[in-house]
Amino acid sequence: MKQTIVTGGTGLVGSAINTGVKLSSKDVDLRDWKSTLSLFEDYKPKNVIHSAARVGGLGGNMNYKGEFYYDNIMMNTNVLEASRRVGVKKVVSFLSTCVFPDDVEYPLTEKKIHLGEPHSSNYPYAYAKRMLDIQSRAYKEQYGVNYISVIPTNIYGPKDNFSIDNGHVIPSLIHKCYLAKKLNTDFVVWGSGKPLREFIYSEDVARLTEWALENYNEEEPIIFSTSDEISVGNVAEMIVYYIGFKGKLVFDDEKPDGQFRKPSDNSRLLSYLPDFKFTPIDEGIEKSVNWFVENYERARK
Ligand code: NAP
Ligand code: GFB
Repeated sequence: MKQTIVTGGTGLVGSAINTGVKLSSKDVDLRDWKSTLSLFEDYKPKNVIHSAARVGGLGGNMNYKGEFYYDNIMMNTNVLEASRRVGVKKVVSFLSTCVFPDDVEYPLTEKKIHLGEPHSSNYPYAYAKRMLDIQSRAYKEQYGVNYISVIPTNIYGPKDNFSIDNGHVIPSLIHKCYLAKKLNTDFVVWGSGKPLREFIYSEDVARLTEWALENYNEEEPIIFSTSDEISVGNVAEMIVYYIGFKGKLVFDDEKPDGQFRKPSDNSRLLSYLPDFKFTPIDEGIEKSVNWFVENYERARK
């Protein structure tokens, strides 16, 4: 019996987690029920950190709505059902602040998850993620298992997906700014640069996930957030500084802004961990830029 397995162990979050056996799609396709169950029967883990998912930024979500729904709903359903069948005591699953309703009173709190339609750019992913909360609660009620979920804001850090079309804003802009410096071209940022986001560093999410595995047992999920908003334009300027780009930064208003903001309330987290030290955004961006520059050849892009 393995103590803990980590699905998505090669991803941005999974690779930063310091516990358990790390699994990736090379070990098992979690969309496939039979191979998922047989893997769980082999490992018979006590705990599961379920970070595997079909993940992407604004572009990825808008371009692959069907796949983002199918891949995530299948993986999540299979992992929780296989977990219960082999006697897993605790599962920690990941939602995201993009699952919240688009039109709801801010700030976002854990109780508001199901109070309306998510944003049009990512509703398939958002609904598939909401069902993780539903399945975890239903299994807790019928089978008495302790399956919880956590809700991070936008995450960034080393080993991210630096795809220019499908990645999240920070890794995509780091990649684009790196190329603009190398090729002496303009650095193009999508949209107006005005939207606001809350970013949390991957290693902070990993530490909070390890804490939740041992300490968080409430039925309701818990938001992982710094509750500090910053504009996309300011993030782009920070990336210009750490890449050392001297050319022109331009905004492409042909490209979407997506959801304008999704400010979250982290008071539940701080009620448990009042002294948690979040990595400051400038320090996190510097580390992410340095990792990308040093690992350009092998980075996901
Ligand atoms: P990521 O970097 O894209 O990593 C995804 C992981 O899932 C990889 O290890 C991948 O394995 C694995 N995977 C994908 N499809 C699979 C399949 N069919 N079968 C088995 N494994 C599969 O993701 P992340 O950014 O670390 O996200 C971790 C969790 O946090 C996800 O649940 C995500 O929804 C959530 N989240 C992410 C963000 C964010 O901004 N990144 C924000 C909020 C919540 P391979 O390496 O083999 O492909
Ligand atoms: O990170 P991002 O793709 O996802 O985009 P969301 C954030 C903001 O950055 C949007 C702007 O306002 C974009 O217009 N942006 C500017 C860019 N330049 C770029 C660029 O080159 N690439 C990208 N990607 N954005 C996602 C959800 O929403 O949040 C996912 O779609 C997931 O499902 C993720 O939950 C955490 O924050 O808009």
